Amino acid sequence: MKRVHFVTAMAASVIFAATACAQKPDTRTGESGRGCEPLETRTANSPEQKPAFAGQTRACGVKTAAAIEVTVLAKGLDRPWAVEPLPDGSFLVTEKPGRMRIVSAAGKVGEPIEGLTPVAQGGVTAESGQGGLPPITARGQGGLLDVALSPAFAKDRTIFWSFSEQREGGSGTSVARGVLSADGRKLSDVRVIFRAMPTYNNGLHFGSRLAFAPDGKLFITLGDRFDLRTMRPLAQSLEAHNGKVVRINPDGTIPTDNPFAGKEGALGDIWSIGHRNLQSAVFDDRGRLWTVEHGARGGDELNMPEKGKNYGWPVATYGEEYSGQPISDITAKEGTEQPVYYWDPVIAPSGMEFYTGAAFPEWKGNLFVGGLASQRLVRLVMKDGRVAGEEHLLTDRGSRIRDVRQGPDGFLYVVTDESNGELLRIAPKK
Ligand SMILES: [Ca+2]
Repeated sequence: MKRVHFVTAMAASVIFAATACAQKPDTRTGESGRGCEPLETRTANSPEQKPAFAGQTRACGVKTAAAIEVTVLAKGLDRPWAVEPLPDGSFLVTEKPGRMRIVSAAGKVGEPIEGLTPVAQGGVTAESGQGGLPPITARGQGGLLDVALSPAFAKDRTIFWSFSEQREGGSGTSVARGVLSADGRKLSDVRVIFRAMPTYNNGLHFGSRLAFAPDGKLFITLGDRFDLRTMRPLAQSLEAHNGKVVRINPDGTIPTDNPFAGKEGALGDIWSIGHRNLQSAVFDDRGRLWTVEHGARGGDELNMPEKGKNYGWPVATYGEEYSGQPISDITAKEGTEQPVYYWDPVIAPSGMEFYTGAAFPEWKGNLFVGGLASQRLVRLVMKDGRVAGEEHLLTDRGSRIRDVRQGPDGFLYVVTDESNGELLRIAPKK
């Protein structure tokens, strides 16, 4: 079957090559035609697939000139999923099983913040409904996921978080908001402002990240819920939230200038479609949204999702099934967007940051992406909206990097996805 797929794909890529850019890197040798050594030199999972333009994969390897010092600021976190620096130098950290804590600037791990309701693995319980708080289920890849500060946090103390919500008949990604007490111990006025539909009974591909646009709109990235026959095709449907980027107002209402707002047979909160499992999202200094999604084997993607556009999954995509079977046999299709960049082999991406700090002047304008299975922090040098260089940091630690954020001090803060998870600080060596 693998052989049949290879021949078919070869034929497709020959046809495609005739119409595509003449200068294309070779994914096996890493030859880029741009006079540099690519960072990635391993054999691709799908070597027969060719990039649509030079530099779409296997960018030049680059190296940070400044010496870097990595400090373990805190440990003992239980599968931390997100870290969000607070204005006073402390950190909000989510733990996947359903807890949120504040870690002080000095690294002291606080007690769980009151006002969240985790559900033990299993069904809805009487307890989970108590107080009307949205119950969090930590089955599989689900749990308490991202957290984001209101753009006016200093005044309104409001935070937003995404989670796998236990519902009748299964679970789904939801987003809630609440007000953090002045002492940081309690959440009040908690309410759910978004529910991804349909509800489905598995523990896979929930996404998700939250990112506020400069104009205050809240973007939510969502996974396709994995199952090949029932869920995956919905990434192309305007009537489901699977595999979508969503844009809402912070009160949960739908902006009237959304691409499908008010359209028959479409969910008005959808921003872009055709994604697989989006786990990174960040805005750059020009107000552009960047996302990274988990692809199948050999298909992790960096995209800049634009209003109403289709990013291909699963009809046109790089990579192959984990089994080695083909996904769609094509990597490009009219009406779908090419990724800005893709990884084959994959990095298994998670959180993401756009660097603007002064601590590392050479990092300005770079994207940083956490790597889970790849156990590294990926640095992308961007130029003219494309990837011009790639570096892998933290490769010696053997830690799954779940999230990365820049602190007010310009240092990077990272959490590791472990049962004894760490909060790391990356600063220039003194
Ligand atoms: Ca895609």
